[in-house]
Amino acid sequence: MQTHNAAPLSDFIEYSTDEMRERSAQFYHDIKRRHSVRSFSEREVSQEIIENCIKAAGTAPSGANHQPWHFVAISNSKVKQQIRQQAEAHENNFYQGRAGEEWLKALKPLGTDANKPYLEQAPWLIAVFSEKKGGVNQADKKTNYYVHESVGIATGFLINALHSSGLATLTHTPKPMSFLSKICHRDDNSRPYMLIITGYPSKDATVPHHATLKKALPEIATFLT
Ligand code: IYR
Repeated sequence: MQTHNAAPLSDFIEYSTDEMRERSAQFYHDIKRRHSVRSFSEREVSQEIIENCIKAAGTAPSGANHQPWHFVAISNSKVKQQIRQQAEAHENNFYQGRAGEEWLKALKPLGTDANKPYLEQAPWLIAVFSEKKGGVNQADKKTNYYVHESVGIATGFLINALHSSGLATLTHTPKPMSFLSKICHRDDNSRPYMLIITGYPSKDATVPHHATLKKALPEIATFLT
């Protein structure tokens, strides 16, 4: 006996095995072209594209379907400037010692430093927040479950959607990130999770060799067949 309200799964698409093989290979081929980019063009990107990508992120699975996320999409140059200033202040401390020797050594092959001009140059910054309390209706203020996992999946969907739309992306997690809550006017229930920088790459954008070293299938997967 059904104890909950449910509708038939009507939008599942069944492909032939050949199509599945082709589609899975194609997806891998496409997502393999996503690289973290640290040099962005100032070329504008329409808000409609960002809205579609956030709507895609919002379809991610989440604990009890409470959707414990909030996305603040920023194109306002004054706000971007504030974010850059505060992020760089934290990054300066990080690179000047707070990171520690081992961490800095791990970052060396990526060539990153405290200078983050892309925070002003990229047309969009998307600040992802996790919500401690909420529910299917945000006003519910019920407990949210698996918040980190849920927001992580939604952020993955967002990055995938942006890439599929033809935009370059960079994940950025300044530490501490609390300044984002203030700038984005989020309350105590909201915790900054990640900043996604997106737009067109600049003409001279590069990919560090280190970032292209992806583990082979046997290193990342075990098949118990
Ligand atoms: N947040 C710093 C440092 C940094 C840390 C990791 I872990 C990276 O993979 C890359 C950078 C920065 O953005 O420079």
